[in-house]
Amino acid sequence: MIIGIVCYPTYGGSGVVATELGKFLAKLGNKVHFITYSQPVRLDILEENIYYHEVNVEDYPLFQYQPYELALSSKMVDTVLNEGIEILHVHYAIPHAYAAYMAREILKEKGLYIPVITTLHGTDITLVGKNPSYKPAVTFSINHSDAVTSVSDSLKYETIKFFSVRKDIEVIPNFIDLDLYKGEKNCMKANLAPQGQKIITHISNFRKVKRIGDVVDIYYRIQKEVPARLVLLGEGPERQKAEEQARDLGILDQLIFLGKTNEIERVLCMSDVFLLPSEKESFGLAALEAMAAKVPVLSTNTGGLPEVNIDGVTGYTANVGDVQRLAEKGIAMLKDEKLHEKLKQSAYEQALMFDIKNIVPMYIDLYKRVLAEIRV
Ligand code: GMT
Repeated sequence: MIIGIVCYPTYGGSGVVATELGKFLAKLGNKVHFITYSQPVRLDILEENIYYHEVNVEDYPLFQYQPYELALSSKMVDTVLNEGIEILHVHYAIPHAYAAYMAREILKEKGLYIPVITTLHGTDITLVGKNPSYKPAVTFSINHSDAVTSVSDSLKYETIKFFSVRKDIEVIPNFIDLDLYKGEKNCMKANLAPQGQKIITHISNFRKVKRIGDVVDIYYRIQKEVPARLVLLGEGPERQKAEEQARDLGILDQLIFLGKTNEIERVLCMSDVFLLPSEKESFGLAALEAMAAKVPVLSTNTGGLPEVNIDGVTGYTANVGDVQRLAEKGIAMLKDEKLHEKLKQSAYEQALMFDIKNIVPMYIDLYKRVLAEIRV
């Protein structure tokens, strides 16, 4: 198949999922064309069957806002015509599903019908999509996609609840390449925890929805009982506040900010606990990555998180804001080696269910079904 993938290229779950999906499809012999405004962070454009098409938006003084959707639709049209793309798979509804709808309509006039698959990822529905400025356009583009998928049951029901959706939504969960977590890793835990402290980790884009304040608060409570350090990966608007909070609590020197890095597996392999106390989380890919590295997760029970992190089995969950419960559970597992070991093992077993080899065939099957439908 020749597949066009549209996604956000930056750090963020949907871009990572789209990139890993495309890479895996390319390995299976499909030709995969990425269409986005800059090279996706995890994409190696020199890999066989991978192609990258950059969307350029001309700056024009008349426009207060540059019309990215227009440029994206035009790029999709050009790429379909020049590269023979058979199917467009867009990740994150805003504005990708809308732009893909336009591209499909333009191509129709040229006698081509290129089906559009939209994958809903989370905030495109739960936060941004619900905004009245976007809702009619999001509803329209969901209903006019040839197929719609969501990354969790929770997101599917949230979409049905808040949007007038006529389209069936198929749940295809996020996935992980477990091969990346196998074998010896050069962990170097002693560099970050020279006195044998436990390592507590958080990875995100440091937006408000991630409740970074709770990350620091949970860590603060844990380290009073168990010597530990807090390792934070990622960058975003809430980072500064987290630093200030840690300074006020007198623990700033115990925090390690690693910024944006692709060394996720190496950091996770030295971690003892992973924190994800988000306000909203349609799936929680970061939690799954931790579990693949045998790291138990302390998370909230919001959105799709309980579909990934099973309370009392792969870690623990709590209501949003219940930092006390998560800290207590963290202390208990770090003080009890046997319990910690059991949670680590179960976390890994749960991650196996989301292995890329089990999930990507679900997308391939969907592509085939959609293509077969339009060919009748
Ligand atoms: O919030 C993020 O981390 C970014 C966002 C995105 O779409 O880029 O992530 C969402 O999609 C991820 C991949 O499907 C999910 O794992 C995240 O749970 C989801 N984030 C939220 O729902 C807040």
